[in-house]
Amino acid sequence: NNNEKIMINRILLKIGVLAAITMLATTTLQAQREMKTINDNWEFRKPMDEKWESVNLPHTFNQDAYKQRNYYQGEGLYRRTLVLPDIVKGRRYYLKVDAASKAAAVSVNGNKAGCHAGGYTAFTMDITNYIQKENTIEITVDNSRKDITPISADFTFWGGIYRDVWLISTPEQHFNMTNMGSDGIFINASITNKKNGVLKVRSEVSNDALKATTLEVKNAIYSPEGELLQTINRKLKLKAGETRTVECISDDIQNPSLWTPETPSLYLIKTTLTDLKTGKLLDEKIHKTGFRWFAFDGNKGFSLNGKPYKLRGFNRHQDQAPVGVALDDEAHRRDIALMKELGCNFIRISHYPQDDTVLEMCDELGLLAWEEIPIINIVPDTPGYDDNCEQNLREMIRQHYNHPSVIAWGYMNEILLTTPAVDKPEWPACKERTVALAQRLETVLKEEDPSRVSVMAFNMTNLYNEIGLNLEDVVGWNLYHGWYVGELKDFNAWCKDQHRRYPNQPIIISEWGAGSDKRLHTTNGRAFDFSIEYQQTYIEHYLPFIEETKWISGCAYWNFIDFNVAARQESMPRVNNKGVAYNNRTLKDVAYYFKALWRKDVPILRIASQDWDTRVGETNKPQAIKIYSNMPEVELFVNGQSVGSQKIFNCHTIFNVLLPKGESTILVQGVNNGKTVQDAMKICFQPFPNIAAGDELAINVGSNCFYTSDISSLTWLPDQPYTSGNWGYIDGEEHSTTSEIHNTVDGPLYQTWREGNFAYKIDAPQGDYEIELLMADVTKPATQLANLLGKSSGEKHSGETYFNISICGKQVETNFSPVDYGHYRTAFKRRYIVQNNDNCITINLNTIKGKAFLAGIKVRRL
Ligand code: GCB
Ligand code: CA
Repeated sequence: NNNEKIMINRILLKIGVLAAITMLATTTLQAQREMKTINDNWEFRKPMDEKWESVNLPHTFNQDAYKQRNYYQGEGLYRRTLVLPDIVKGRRYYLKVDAASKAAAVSVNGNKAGCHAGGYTAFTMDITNYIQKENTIEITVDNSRKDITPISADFTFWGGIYRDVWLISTPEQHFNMTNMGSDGIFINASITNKKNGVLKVRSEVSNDALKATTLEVKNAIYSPEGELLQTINRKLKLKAGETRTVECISDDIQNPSLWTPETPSLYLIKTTLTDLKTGKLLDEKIHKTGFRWFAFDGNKGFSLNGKPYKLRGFNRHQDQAPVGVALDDEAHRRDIALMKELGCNFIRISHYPQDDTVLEMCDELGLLAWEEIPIINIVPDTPGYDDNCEQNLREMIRQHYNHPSVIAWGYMNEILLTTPAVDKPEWPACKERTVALAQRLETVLKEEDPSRVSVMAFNMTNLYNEIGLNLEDVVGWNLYHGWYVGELKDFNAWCKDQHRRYPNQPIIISEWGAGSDKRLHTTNGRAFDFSIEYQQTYIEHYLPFIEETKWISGCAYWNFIDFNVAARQESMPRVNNKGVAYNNRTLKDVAYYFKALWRKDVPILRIASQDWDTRVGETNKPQAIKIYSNMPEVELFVNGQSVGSQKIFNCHTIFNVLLPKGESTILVQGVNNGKTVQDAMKICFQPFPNIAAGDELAINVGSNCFYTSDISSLTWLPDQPYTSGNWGYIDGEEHSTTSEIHNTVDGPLYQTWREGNFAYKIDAPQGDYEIELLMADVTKPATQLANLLGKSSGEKHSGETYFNISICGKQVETNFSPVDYGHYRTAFKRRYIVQNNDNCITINLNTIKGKAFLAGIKVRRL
């Protein structure tokens, strides 16, 4: 991880240098616009709270999303005093809020200054007419509004003012401040005849004075090296109160350096506004742009600047514990730098517009971007909703229009996920309004920006094509075969079938992913076991197919990070754990698989068992140690001894090695261009517990996984059938649930179990024992998110369950139910002291009503 940090720091340093050059190159005159953040000294309360609490922005009031499913959705009140000792008459004053979720109402000294509906885009309000020397600014936000998109999704709708708030002042003449949160300047960089660059700059100029003024707009164009190339000037006369668009077109820029992820060459444009009479500089804005062209093709995939190019990236949610979405800019930048480090050239900014600095970083580092507005799962029949969607779309496009990294705008994600079934009477109306909204947004998108493509993300049904929702330029498929449905190979089949049926439709794999939990490990992974290893298997299956299939434009893995979803349950309640990085941005081992596949410029070598550093197993049985690498061959050493070399296929190999008891040093080595590359780690190996010697035996009943508790570090072993001389089950059936288990931090142990009439036999010497039984009654499963698709079915309410338990022939529970007190889905464990008189501990479960069940067993000799 140190290496990553150094790399990222280097990248950030480079940007710093670039910014410094930029500043030098730009200005000798003091710009007349003044801009500063006012993030400090706010107060916050909820309507029902009496006291105000002191807060800084960015801020969210939904820390509760880390603790409970039903987080607070409602109003949040913010206020602040703003002292303006030297208000200059004739200047204009604005508040710019980079994001307030979902709706905001702003007042200044009790006067309504304006409202905004949308939690992910910026807005600017002219407050000139309300200000005085000492001001009270009040902003009321509301994250519960049902007429504002999104209304249903697999992420938390964090409430608050969670991005920067700015105070901006300008002279009476300035670039338009009230065009949907944009800065009133729109730049197109195009290439003519695949050779010369042309810049078009549209500036909206406003005259807020009471008389007409003659002005000049100047655009100074600088090369990536900081050399002034051209200046394009236009004069204009504005009437009092007028705002007008001025278009400047550059002369040809001969053979410009093209912007690519590998060479993100940025041209700088300084746009200034001067008073023609006095020569006074009034306003100034700086933008960076890049020359590139691209195309999506149904048969050839994506191409950049005329060359085939595979889009390689992740989806990115923005939250990070414990601050939720209230991240400082540098945290956003860190994410983009980390993605670049992993070899990404693409990002899907999911599922909503993100901080401007994200796009800035994509421009600087070279990540092509798809950004989208959050219309998810279903289009509701709510008055005002469609208009709000359109406004969201226009705002996103105008605010991020100038970023050369952006290639695609998206406006719907899995919009048929929770719609009524096609045979239901509600379907036709739902279908109609969904298609109508899509058509409307497609038109708006093209009207706003014909230079980018439109995209939509579909879930696993062909219904989208059948009802005409494939009206956008590029189809994104969110495919989870081998996770939510079917098997891994069904993914390949789905893609091929789509391509066969719609050969001219450009497609991109906009989502694919599997969850993983560092506490769970297995040698035979399967969907929904949440093991680290199954997530690796899943990714190792999908990614080569995407890479090798030329008509697939590329992909965005779901997700870059483990992110918060208050309503999600599974192995880590309130976390969607499909990330390649943990929520704190530590990379999971599998991130190095992406890196090995995507980066050919540096040697990658990683022991992919860092997340599984304590092993329990049979002495003399080899342990699997996985290596991720982009080198052809690697050699492994255990405690300084070579165990041989292996060839790398699909960027990985597995060494099966014997480990002595205790800690071992594992070192892997490869040679790249004559240079030796190494990675090392320590693995602690414990032989299976020896009950006779007093070791604790812990069995993860009903599971294929080792489970290591974060608290005790005890490892619970995967279940097995009984064989003589060992331990295991006789009869019963294995089951699992994704329902959250209450009153425990070891949820996964309780989420797998055996049920029916069954027994466990544990061969062990005679003597006194402590036996602990774990269980949770999940016969009443919790309501699940729509995103879990079919995964919550099969868990029906089976009514009450009563059973007897006997251990070593003695009945320890009679006509018993762990939910006697109505505690469904609650961890239950009870310890019994028993006497084993026949060299075998037998645990019998006999059903009286329903089905007896058991989720875990712990055995300790006294
Ligand atoms: C999806 C959704 C995304 C979810 C993801 C999942 O298809 O687009 O918002 O988080 O699946 O993990 O279920
Ligand atoms: Ca279990």
